Amino acid sequence: MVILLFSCQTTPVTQSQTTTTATPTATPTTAQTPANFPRVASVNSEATLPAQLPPLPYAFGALEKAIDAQTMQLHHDRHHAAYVNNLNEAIKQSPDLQNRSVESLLRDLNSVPENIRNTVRNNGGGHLNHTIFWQIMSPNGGGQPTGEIAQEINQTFGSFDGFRKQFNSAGGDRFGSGWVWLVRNPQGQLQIVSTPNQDSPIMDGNYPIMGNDVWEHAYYLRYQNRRAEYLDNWWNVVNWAEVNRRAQASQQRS
Ligand code: MN3
Repeated sequence: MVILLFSCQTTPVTQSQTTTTATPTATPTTAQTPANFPRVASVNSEATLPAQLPPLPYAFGALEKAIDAQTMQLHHDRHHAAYVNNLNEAIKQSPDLQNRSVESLLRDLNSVPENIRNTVRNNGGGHLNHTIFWQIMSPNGGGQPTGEIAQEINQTFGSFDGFRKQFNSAGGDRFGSGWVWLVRNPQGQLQIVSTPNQDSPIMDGNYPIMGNDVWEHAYYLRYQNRRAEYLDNWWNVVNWAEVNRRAQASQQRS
């Protein structure tokens, strides 16, 4: 059984021999997740369409250790909501896209009609990125990393401090608006990357484990131009339990 599963995972999707293994009457599911790519919006599901604004899993003021309540409210109720609405508005004209996941559109933007491609890229990315962002923060977050990710961070970056410095510096160096991420790259290694605008790491085949939003809307009310201070304080709300869940899920494909 184990051998079958293993060979199934490593067989390129294009080869028809995969049909000989196990899936007899596998009905096609709505999500076009490649068999070897873990689910992204949460470890349990992808972001379905039409998109829905996920409720914030805590009160607006719950992350005061890093982010003020008004910023959280505007960020979730206005900015994220706008990405959701714009995305839904764009795909209204293309009903065939509506039974796909946001992830599948972003992985294959060329399959999206050209007249809405940029809108889907920006707003689909915005929806997905923020959906992850709310989950990887918690009022009970912060402190040292726990679990397996703690070990892997030490192995990859030398120490948690070294990792945090590199992450903050990548976030600080992002010119204009964008994100800084810890991803698992297609080679299976942890890597710090930054994406511009609302681009998702999955557009480059990377799995987003955790990310920080460095758009000014994420910090300007409290920190004004002091992005570095925001990046420092943000670690006080990192939800290491969720980061561990995502890190574990990210290994499914390797
Ligand atoms: Mn944002």
